[in-house]
Amino acid sequence: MVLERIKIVQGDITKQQVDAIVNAANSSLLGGGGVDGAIHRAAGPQLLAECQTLNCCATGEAKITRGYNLPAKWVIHTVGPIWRGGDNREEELLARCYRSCLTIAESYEIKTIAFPAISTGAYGFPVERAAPIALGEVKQFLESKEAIAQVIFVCFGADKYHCYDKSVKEMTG
Ligand code: AR6
Repeated sequence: MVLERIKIVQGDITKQQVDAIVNAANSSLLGGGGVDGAIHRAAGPQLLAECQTLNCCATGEAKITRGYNLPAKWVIHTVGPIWRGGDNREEELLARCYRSCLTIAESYEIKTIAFPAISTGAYGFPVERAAPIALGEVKQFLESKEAIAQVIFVCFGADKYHCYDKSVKEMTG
């Protein structure tokens, strides 16, 4: 059952013991606030040094680095869309972020991966709309690929956790 490979937790993504964590970055890949700042602080300065070699990242795309001082071996950096009311391909671009990260994960033989709620902080994407997109894309990917054993959605705060939890329950009927 695909949903058995999906877990939702409340917590800090930098503490997750997984092969890869996903960073909700900006297109410069040179750090920022929110989860991006937390990941750079926990990984240490070598992460920024590697990011400086990557030459930016377009919205919806993803790039991978090592995790340095993080428990995770890898960081997959993706750039979510900035919410501009919903008529500017925001949903399509958010879905593409999840697919891009999972495609990279598969090619690096990553078995366990943790996602934050991409775009739902500084970028303003409503979490009630983002959660079903995140879950739907991951579920669809896992249905066609066996290689990834576990995907963890790490929700920062109870409100986001409840929103994801509600979305999963709606998916399972
Ligand atoms: N662990 C898990 N989730 C977290 C953590 C954490 N340690 N810290 C925050 N979140 P945001 P965005 C959640 O703003 O909306 C940055 O400056 C947070 O509660 O980090 O994609 C980048 O450099 C929210 O649910 O990312 C960009 O400029 C989610 O992570 C911009 O913000 C995403 O919030 C990207 O904005």
